[in-house]
Amino acid sequence: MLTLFKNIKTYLPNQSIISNSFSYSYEILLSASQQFASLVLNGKKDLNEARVAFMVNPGFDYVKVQWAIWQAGGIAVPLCLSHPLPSLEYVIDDTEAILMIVSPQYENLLKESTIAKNIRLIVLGKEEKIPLAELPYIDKNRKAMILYTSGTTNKPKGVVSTHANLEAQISTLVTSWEWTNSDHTLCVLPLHHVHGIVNVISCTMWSGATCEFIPEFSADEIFRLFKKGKINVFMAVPTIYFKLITYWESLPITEQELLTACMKKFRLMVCGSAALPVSVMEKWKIISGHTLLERYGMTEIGMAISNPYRGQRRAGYVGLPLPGVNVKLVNENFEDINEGDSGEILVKGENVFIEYWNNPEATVKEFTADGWFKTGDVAIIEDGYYRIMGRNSVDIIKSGGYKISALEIEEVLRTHLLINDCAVVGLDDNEWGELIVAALVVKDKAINLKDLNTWLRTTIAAYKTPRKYLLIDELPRNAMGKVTKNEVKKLFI
Ligand code: MLC
Ligand code: AMP
Repeated sequence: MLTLFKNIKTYLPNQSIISNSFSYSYEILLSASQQFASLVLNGKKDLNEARVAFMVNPGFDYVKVQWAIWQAGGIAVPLCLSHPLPSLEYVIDDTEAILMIVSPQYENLLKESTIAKNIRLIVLGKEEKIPLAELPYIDKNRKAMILYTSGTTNKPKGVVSTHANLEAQISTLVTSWEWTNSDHTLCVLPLHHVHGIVNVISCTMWSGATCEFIPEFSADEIFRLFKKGKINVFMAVPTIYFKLITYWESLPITEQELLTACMKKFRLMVCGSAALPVSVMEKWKIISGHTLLERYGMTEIGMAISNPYRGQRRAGYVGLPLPGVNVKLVNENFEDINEGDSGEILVKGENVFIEYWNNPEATVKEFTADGWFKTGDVAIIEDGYYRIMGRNSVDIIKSGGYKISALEIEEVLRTHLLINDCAVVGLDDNEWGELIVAALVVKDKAINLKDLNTWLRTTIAAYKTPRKYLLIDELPRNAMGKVTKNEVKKLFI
């Protein structure tokens, strides 16, 4: 039996999830997921790693469906709730999903597509009742999940993790951050990425603790729940801390003091997915009394480096490698570097994913011959702590904690009738980390940029759309004819 489900047997009466004003014990969650696994199996003995895509709102249903897929032997493919149909279909087609599970509000969006692709569709709340089936034995080396991540190619790649990978990612955090079954966390993150899935939900469930959900990010709602005094663990991306600080600053002093008093009682507050600005860390310390624990991770590896739970949390640093995670820094030839030099972070360990889905070339390219995963991030070690210096590629943008490929946006922009050429870059921004902007060479300078943005959002997610456009006559290029992205950035300043 997978360790997660073994653990749960000891926590059955505990409160597992609070969502939509309902509270659920582990016993209820486990039994609902087993019942749903029977429906997912649909008479089969084992899904044998068939892909099951699901578009389910955060909360009890999300975890029930994820566990059902795992217990039925399938690979869970969570979809982004804010993606337009073409982005969703890209994932559904790429994984060759055989089954799709959706919250009722997404039925209309996906119904036609599932019929056309001959994919079975289960709409939550409309499912038929079937008897409980015998569930298959799942070896931990089987594939568990595919998450899509943007990279240095124009199309996102499916990151395949096994149950063993996920167990390693979860267990190192549970130990290092001292999770217990009396913890109570709040999930405010999207659930198609490791931050929400592994760090928040899975660590909570592994520990027999409680996870409370809100449907989407809202500073007001987060603070309302903090004031109830139950939540003691909180994790978010720097943009969210920035937004919470802005909101807190807008409140009357009595309200600010009340919130500060509540937050001081928390056990742990963690930040990651993008660089935490020192100014945000310092302001948050004043507001909440907490020195944020910053850590470094990636879809392909879960978390790799973390500031200590006990001990010094250094501003501007991501800390030390987590137990069980091997980390080293190398030069551009993937050779070890001298102490004190900066180099690309390579990672090895049970936490590292096994392959990019259906993409052996990319898998080979992203690993060294002796099995180290190339993160593309550059770091330096100073006084024993790792500091992230940046990325190898200017074509990867981190905005609001989301990893976004400039090439993916450029490819879509170039299909617009009025656009001849374009270059997308990320500009440093206090709130978003990086702000996506696009320089356009257009056929007609009277192009309506508002309409362009609306058009873009029919193909790519809103969070991937540029915040600013600049119309130029020619893109800056080097002697080889390659667009010089650093010059493009300067045009916006
Ligand atoms: C939303 N908007 C963004 C954006 N997200 N703009 C730029 N970058 C982003 N990331 C825009 C919307 O399009 C909208 O524009 C406006 O901001 C408000 O949208 P919203 O949906 O209301 O925004 P909000 O809900 O405030 O979202 C902000 C956020 C969200 C920070 C909550 O971006 C978020 O959930 N980020 C977390 C992403 C995450 O989990 N990453 C982890 C990846 S795993 P308009 O024009 O419509 O008003 C990973 C590994 C690791 O990185 O180490 O953890
Ligand atoms: P993703 O592919 O969405 O999982 O994003 C992973 C990337 O987020 C990493 O490769 C880093 O570039 C970035 N990242 C994660 N945590 C941090 C951090 N604490 N500081 C700087 N960058 C980070």
